[in-house]
Amino acid sequence: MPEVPRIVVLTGAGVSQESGLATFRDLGGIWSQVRLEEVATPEAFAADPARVHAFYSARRAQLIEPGVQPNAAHRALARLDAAWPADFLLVTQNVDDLHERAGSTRMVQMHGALNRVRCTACGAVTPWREQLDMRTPCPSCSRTTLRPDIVWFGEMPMQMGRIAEALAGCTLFVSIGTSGQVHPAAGFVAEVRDHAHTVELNLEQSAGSMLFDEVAQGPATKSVPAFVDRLLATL
Ligand code: BV8
Repeated sequence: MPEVPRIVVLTGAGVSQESGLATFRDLGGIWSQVRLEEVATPEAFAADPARVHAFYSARRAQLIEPGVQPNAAHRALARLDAAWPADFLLVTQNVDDLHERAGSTRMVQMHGALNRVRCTACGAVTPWREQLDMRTPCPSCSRTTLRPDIVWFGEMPMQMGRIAEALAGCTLFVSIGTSGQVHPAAGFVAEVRDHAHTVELNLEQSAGSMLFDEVAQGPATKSVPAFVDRLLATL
């Protein structure tokens, strides 16, 4: 009986694209509308907090739009999470809540989450769905020192210890809907390819495609359910 694979799945903005959330580097993507240096770094927040709050409040507001729902790819990954009898970890670069709403539980949001805010004074992290600006008081300490609980460029991604452990132990690594341009996530495939079978499910070639054992191109709502069904059929 061959050993049941220990799985790590990495997702990026492409997995939420068919739910109506913009990606970053595709045509018309977020970074073609606004420069990341102006809204996604600690320096940007220090220089113009109102601008940064407005950028994230607009994206947070999208999450409660009726048309923004988990898609077939999110649901298939939640099904895999629930059914897989061995180690499984979903590591997402996304800050939306669609994996969570689809039911994924063994999950790390390495770049933080739009639906949480963090107080830079007392450290409290609070679930948050509304707008946020410089006058919003922290629910815990009442000081106006809240920021999005998001990992900006130049900041350390979250739960890197747990991610490193899962990467070291995995025998199957699947990368879905990411252009492979942001580190350290973009470096995961190089870290695992000596001890894991690596698969990329993406709409088109990514910066790291040549590092994968298997590459399947197409929309995530088609490729991910098919891949999950194939995996579950091996149990
Ligand atoms: C850190 C939160 C150090 C914000 C984000 C040079 C070399 C190596 C590293 C660096 C370097 N220069 C600078 C760095 C570091 C930097 C970095 O990598 N910069 C890049 C730009 C070169 N990284 C960092 O700063 C990281 N931190 O290094 O800290 C440190 C060490 C010690 C102590 C302290 C600090 C932090 C990076 C995190 C930044 N925050 N997000 C926000 O969301 O607003 S990153 C941002 O990019 C998003 O989170 C996004 O998720 C992420 C990656 O983008 P993708 O998800 O891949 O999205 P993209 O649009 O690019 O691609 C979408 C893909 O989907 C495409 O391939 C497309 O074809 C595909 N697709 C589209 N539709 C579909 C589809 N696929 C399937 N189906 C579809 N329907």
